Amino acid sequence: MRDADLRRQAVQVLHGNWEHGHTVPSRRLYPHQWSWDSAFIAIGWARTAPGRGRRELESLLAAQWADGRVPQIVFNPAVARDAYFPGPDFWRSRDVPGARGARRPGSCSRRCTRWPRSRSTAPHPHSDALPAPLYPGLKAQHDYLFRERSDGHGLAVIVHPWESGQDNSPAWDAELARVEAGAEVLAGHRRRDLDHVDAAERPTATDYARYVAIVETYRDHGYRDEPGAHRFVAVDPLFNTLLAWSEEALAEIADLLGEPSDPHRARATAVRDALLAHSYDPGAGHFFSLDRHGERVAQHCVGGLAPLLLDLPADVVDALVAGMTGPRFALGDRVPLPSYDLTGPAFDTTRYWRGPAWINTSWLVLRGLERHGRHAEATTLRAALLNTVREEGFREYFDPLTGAGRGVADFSWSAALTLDLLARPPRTRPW
Ligand code: 9WN
Repeated sequence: MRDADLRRQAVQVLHGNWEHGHTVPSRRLYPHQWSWDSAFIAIGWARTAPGRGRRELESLLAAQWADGRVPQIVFNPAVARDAYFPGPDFWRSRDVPGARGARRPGSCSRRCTRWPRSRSTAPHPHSDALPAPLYPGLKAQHDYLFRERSDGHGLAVIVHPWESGQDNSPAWDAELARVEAGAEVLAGHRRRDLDHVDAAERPTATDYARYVAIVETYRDHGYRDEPGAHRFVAVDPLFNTLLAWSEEALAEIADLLGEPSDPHRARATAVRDALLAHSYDPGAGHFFSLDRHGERVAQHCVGGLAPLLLDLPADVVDALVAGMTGPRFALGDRVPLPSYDLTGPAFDTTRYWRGPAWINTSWLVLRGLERHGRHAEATTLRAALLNTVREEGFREYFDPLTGAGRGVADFSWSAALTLDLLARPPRTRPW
């Protein structure tokens, strides 16, 4: 298929999923607005209809809570209340005073977006794409994370696997196993995801009950980050990498707006340093998640390669690239990177974040390879991403061994990031 045809199909998917001011990740499985999806989707819109990218982010931030957190899901009131579980009647965030300003109810905070850095779309003071009105909201989201979610060592904690976006990653298994939740937690509820996708590809019933139990406790604490509110606590290297990378982006935006940018640069550096000090294991050459006691969880997940997005010492870059090209991640030009170690004890070709290859995580690693001038590996990974969507379509995720499409079709961020790849020729020099 020619690039022009692939591009046309990707644009078609985004238009098909556009819903009055935001883009649903999937018409069938995810009929509302999801936060990190919207960030990736905006990057795709920036390549074809930048005004929509801006509206996407405005829609997300219109739902921001008074304390700065940005909902993980912004529910669309026009969609049947039980179309997705857990839906608005379960989260009940409308009962939270701080969420009163929110246009629609939602839940936990997550990453802020990063506007594409390439010259052609970089924000300009007079350009339509300038996210000036977004700056205070994005800054407030980060302020919330540094204020309420600090692990005490300069990193931000997540309090639900959903906040990581890599819901059932083996990185969370031990922490999740502490959550006692029987089948009764799901009684009276219906998992709508299983209407659309094979159960073998989705989180198990045991994990789902735990996800729901964690929310129930947080909800009962009014979503306040206070003692007893969190049944799950972890430090995710991907989450913190995106926090630091986004602080770099906020510094650039602040410069354009004439706002102080040094505090953003200082925060980016501090998070990067804390990742190196606590999450990086020099023996393994990989960034691991941390448990609630600050101990590294030695499971090799693709998010542990994401710190390549940051300024890193050369030996760390070399070690990450060696890990990526070795047997655990087996970088090649046919299939993007697996979400989890191909040789790991919990590896599963089919189940969600326990092996399957996702477009967004490989796209992030690709940006990291480009940053460090690792052109050969970047070219290989770019080819893998484009070959996969060309052959299988814009699926949600892919079998990490064969590349076969899994999950829903016409998935928004797969299409959006393809648009970005097609618009950005392979880089020949570092940033
Ligand atoms: C729960 C929307 C989201 C993504 C996540 C992905 C999946 C939801 C689910 O879909 O999570 O938030 O129901 O499984 O894991 O990364 O943001 O696309």
